[in-house]
Amino acid sequence: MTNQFVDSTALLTQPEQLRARAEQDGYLFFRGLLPAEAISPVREDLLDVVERHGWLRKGGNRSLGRLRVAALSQEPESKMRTDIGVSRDAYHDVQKLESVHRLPHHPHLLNLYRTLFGGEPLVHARHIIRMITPHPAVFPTPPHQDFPLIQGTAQTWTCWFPIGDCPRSLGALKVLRGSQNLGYLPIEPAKGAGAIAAQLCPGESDWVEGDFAMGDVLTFPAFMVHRALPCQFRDRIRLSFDVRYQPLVEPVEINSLRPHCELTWEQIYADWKSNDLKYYWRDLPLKMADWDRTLLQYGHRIC
Ligand SMILES: O=C(O)CCC(=O)C(=O)O
Ligand SMILES: [Fe+2]
Repeated sequence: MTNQFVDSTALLTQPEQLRARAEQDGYLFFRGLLPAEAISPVREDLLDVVERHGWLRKGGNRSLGRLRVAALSQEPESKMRTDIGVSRDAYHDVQKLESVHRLPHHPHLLNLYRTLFGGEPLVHARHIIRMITPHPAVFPTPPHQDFPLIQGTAQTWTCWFPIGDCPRSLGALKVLRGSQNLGYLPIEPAKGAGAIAAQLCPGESDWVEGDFAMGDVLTFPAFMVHRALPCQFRDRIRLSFDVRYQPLVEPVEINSLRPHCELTWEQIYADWKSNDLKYYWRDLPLKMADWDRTLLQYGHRIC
């Protein structure tokens, strides 16, 4: 029996209890934290990109995100962002969207982390927009911790939310309860986003999962092991964000403030209508941390 996410919405007004729940379970899950009005336009923008690249099935309910799988599968692996699910070119189009970079600054998310941290949050600028497709080079994200990939501070929290409804059958994310207390786990190479898997010991199997509706948000700290469920549909795209927040007073690693693609911020900002979010971190009193290459070296865990 797999456990299902517990909704922590009621604790948003009780910081002590919110932190106690975070301490105990590791993850926090909030039903409907983001309003549909904030997410739907982003879903439309993402589907527009998929359509422009010729991969969206015409006719029927466009919002289901049904794909022209044969057309997408012709995209050579060398042109794909296999950690994302679409081509490098399509991902550039997505990274240029102002709506994509605005959503992580939604007041409901900032309030959540202000409450959780008991202080000002820093929003990492490196937002990851997953567009998981049935392309043959794309695999479900393996079980991993984000810390070796993000670094900076162990007090960085990943925030994962689908852009549209995402039942387990569409390949939602799940977390290993209690793993937030395991510290850094040795890694091995793996297929799927991040390309590393955390080495788990027998008995470390207390997975928690659930069906996400549009607006639901899952968040967890840097050592929490998480993975994606496989998508059961042969022709649908799974759209989701993973974005990161940390206390402003904690150190941040420079890559967390760089784009999640080869474009420069200047190129990303080229068509934006407003300026308020451009280089927003440059005015903040940041403490920087060095990158530790050894954290991405393969190791061996003794169980
Ligand atoms: O969405 C996925 O498949 C991976 C997400 C993930 O690993 C994360 O949010 O840190
Ligand atoms: Fe992750």
